[in-house]
Amino acid sequence: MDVLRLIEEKRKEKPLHFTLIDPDKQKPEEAAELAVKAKGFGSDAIMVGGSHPAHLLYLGNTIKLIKEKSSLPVILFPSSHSAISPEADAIFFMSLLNSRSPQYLIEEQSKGAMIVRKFGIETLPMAYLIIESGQTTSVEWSGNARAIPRNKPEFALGYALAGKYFGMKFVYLEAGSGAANPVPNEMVSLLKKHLGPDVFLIVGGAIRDAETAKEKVRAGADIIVTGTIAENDTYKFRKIIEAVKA
Ligand code: 1GP
Repeated sequence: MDVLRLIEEKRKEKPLHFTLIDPDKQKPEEAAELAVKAKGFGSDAIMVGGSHPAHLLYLGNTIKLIKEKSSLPVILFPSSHSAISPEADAIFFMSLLNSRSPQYLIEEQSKGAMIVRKFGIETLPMAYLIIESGQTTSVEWSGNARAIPRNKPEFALGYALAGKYFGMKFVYLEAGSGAANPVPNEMVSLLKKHLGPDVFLIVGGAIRDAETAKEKVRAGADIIVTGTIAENDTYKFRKIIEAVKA
């Protein structure tokens, strides 16, 4: 499966929606059911990743079952080099560009690269940026990130352009799972204006209703990611995907 090609083709038609599944939050069978539901609602891919070390125990089985039950592409969204599984179709090969720690800028990646090469997994190069969301989020804390202030979209632009000039095909604006507030619309629109059509702008974190998803798409997001709502509220989850596709 050529996942990048698939994303490029689908994006020509409509914005995309990705469902984030954390293997630590449910049994592999339940994760597969969630993926089937996501596919039925129109979600385009399943991202698999988690922050708790225990998620690694269920990673391989979860991906295997998701792939068996739904035909959606499965993309790894790894928190470290340990979270790489040969079962996945592709991996977001990402650097947390606003981390203060070399571990998340390049050290995990240098270990991960050897595993990716061994397994031959398709790489989707991504600039990952943590945006201030009102309260410190788990990803901000564990990634040792200097969160970009909400009222400074130009700071985010600098990082995003650096990613683009490095050759990254994806820029992910992350408010953090379950964050107090999503990424501001002004930041999304400024980045999309300057990144152009060749870099996919992903927006995630705290997107909990259709109206918020619609705002981010209108501002210029190419891909909307939802995690928590998929687990907690099937009705809102479906409405979000419909809004992205509308
Ligand atoms: C986290 O952006 C994702 O990486 C999803 O966040 O769980 O808030 O949807 P939520």
